[in-house]
Amino acid sequence: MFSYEVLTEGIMKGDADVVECEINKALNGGTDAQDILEKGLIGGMSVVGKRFGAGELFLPEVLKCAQAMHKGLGIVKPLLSDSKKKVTGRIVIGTVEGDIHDLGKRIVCFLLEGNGFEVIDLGVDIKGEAFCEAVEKHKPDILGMSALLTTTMPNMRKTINLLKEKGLREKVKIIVGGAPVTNQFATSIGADGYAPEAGSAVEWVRKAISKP
Ligand code: B1M
Repeated sequence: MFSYEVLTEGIMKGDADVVECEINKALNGGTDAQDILEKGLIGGMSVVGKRFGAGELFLPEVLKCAQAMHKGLGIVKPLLSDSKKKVTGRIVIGTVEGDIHDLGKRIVCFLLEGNGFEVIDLGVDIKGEAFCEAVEKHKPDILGMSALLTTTMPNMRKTINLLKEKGLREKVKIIVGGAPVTNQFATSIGADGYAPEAGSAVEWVRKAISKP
């Protein structure tokens, strides 16, 4: 029988096989994919974060946990889509230069796609120049930047300044997010919005696109 406890433990132990097996059990038993994502996968990863912060887990272990999380995300991703919610809107998104954290950004992407938006995910460690090129090339409605390190947060500001220099700033609305990012920080760097988690990022994007 499926248990959230076993699933979150699978994430915490970095055991991708347990994660896959538990998710399949959950889905076969009719558990909602969104619940599996929120209560099982994100729940497990937040415990990993706390243990890493407390020095109880080390980097190689966290990497294994992240791999197990990626496995789980890959399974639930196709199930988060709801074609009835089709909206028009294109988002270019990436993790800023110097930062390779991508689990949270991937979740934001999944939920945006699941809500009918077109998402162009540039990946991780994205330089300001590359964000600018993507804005010119894809002409998105929204540009999203993610950062998980206090040392890489300033690269959001740098990117916004570069967009201004290139005359691109007014062509997109900008949302920023990631664990250390705050609303106050977002305002201070000249972003249009901030979301503390993936669900509110989708709501912000929906509103930003519907406003002229
Ligand atoms: Co790193 N790491 N890490 N790490 N890591 C943190 C961020 C840290 C807080 C851990 C700690 O010390 N407690 C710490 C940062 C400290 C700081 O900056 N003050 C840290 C550090 C120090 C490092 C290294 C420097 C460690 C080292 O090498 N000595 C190194 C840096 C590498 C680099 O980027 N250059 C490093 C490496 C790694 C791994 C590679 C091992 C791995 C990343 C794997 C991967 O992502 N593929 C990793 C992980 C997993 C973490 C923790 C444990 C978990 C992050 C995570 O995935 N959370 C993290 C501890 C923590 O956050 N408490 C930590 C789960 C995810 C679902 O949440 O990403 O917050 P989150 O995303 C949320 C919201 O923030 C929001 O929505 C998401 C879903 O709800 N959101 C957005 C995210 N992006 C958004 C964008 C939006 C809107 C909302 O709009 C565009």
